[in-house]
Amino acid sequence: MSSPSSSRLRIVRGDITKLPVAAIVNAANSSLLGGGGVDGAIHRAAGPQLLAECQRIRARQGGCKTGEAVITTGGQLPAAHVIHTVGPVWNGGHKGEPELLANCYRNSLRLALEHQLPSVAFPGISTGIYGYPKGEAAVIAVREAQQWLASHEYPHEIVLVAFDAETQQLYEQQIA
Ligand code: AR6
Repeated sequence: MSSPSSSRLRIVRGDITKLPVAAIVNAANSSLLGGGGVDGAIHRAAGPQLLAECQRIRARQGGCKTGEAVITTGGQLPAAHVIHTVGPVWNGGHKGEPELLANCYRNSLRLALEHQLPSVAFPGISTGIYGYPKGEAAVIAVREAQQWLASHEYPHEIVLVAFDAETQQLYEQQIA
């Protein structure tokens, strides 16, 4: 019997590259070749092996579409795996952005389930360079995490990582 879903969702403030979880999620772009923001930080901390694995996925399937996710090892990160997902660019909210962002969470969690990963940490996908409003993104992140935990055994724990105080507060408001 798994523990109640409320105790399986955690909010953490800090740098996702430092977390000793089974997988961290990367807010990537469809090229999978790295970039700025959390993507750049993850590639720097993981080392060149991460890019090499992403290049192999690109050669096989030609990158990653918005809302979809792929998995690699974590290279030199404390996390054994990285799940790379591509968030939507914010375009005013009427171009399918909410559904695409929800798909990022669901498809990442589906990979964690398939690999039976005990814990997965997410950054605020799309809320940096891609411009998704942080409050609206927090509603989707918390909703998708709670819905997943209510009906799946894996991952046992989901961590929502806030890089700033505002995001931490937004997550905590959603959970309260
Ligand atoms: N740990 C946790 N969260 C972080 C970290 C970190 N080390 N660094 C940044 N954040 P962004 P996006 C937060 O811009 O909006 C890249 O170039 C940050 O405060 O990294 O999905 C990709 O290659 C923000 O809340 O991702 C794509 O081209 C959140 O992570 C594009 O940016 C996401 O910000 C993706 O843009």
